[in-house]
Amino acid sequence: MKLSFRWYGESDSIPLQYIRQIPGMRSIVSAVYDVAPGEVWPEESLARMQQLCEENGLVFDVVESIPVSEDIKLGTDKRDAHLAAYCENIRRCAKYGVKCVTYNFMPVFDWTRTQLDKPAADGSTSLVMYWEQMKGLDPLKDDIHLPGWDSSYTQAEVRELIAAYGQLGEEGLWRNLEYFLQTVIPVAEECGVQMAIHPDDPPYPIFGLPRIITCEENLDRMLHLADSPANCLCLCTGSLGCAASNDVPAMVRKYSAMGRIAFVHLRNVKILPDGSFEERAHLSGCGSLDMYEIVKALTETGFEGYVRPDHGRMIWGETGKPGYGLFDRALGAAYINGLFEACEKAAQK
Ligand SMILES: [Mn+2]
Repeated sequence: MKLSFRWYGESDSIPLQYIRQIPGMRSIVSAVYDVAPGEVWPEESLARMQQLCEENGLVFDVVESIPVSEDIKLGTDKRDAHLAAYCENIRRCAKYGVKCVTYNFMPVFDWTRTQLDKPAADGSTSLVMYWEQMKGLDPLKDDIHLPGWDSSYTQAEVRELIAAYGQLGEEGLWRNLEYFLQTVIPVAEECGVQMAIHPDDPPYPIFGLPRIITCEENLDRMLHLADSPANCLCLCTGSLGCAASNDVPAMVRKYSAMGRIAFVHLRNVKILPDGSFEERAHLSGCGSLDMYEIVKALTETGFEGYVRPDHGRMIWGETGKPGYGLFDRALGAAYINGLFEACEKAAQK
């Protein structure tokens, strides 16, 4: 596996000089974050990112994400122009050494949590989604500002988007995903880039918005839409793991054996009795996921793709972007290193 770390570029409070000190760290996962979805990324931004990483002994070879515009997901008349820009971005990323491009196909909201700084008994804080806090919220009626939701939309725009996705429905979203893949995958193949779709987070409908990248049956369907080694998964254990019906280690084993996992996000969540969930420390004992079984599934299937510690808690007084502090993600990386070393050595015996 290739150990990687997400970095938000020069505005990130964590310097690359610190990231390189994490044992075994290899790759930087980043993107051009100041260009709107549907537009082309300046080459200078990619060149700068490549150079900064190189100066710090790191490789910029994973992009997270090239965002898919709502027009592409909804299939509006702007779709083809946005897809042309999307393909151009893949070509440009490849030109600067990128091998893996992550994206998601979630309507309107990238992820849903109700609180970003929920204190645990040990004084650390993390992101949580509590149904109790969601109860009674109706984005069609109320002004809702959940953490993490794109604040560039007005409340009226959010209502319009939700109505449009209601019309489109799940099958419409599948059709638009197929159209997207038919356009983008041949370009990715040509450039030697693996496209890695991130599962929906959480993997079930919120506010009636369709969600399709949610479970084994749907991941199978997604991979069949374009049967190419360039059409891969970004298997996020914490996202899929929010649904107790997903057997995450079994899914990892199956898709890794098929060679269709390009990127793995390793993090742990605790599912609560009412289906709410809390992000927890990476250790198996801290959450609902067996991280050892997940890593074992990867090593036994010869996984050679990218891995990163996903969201961490805030610990040791650190402040910053929720889920993206240095300390707990570095602890996560050390734990992941340990699991891989143990599993790889056991497999050699
Ligand atoms: Mn993830």
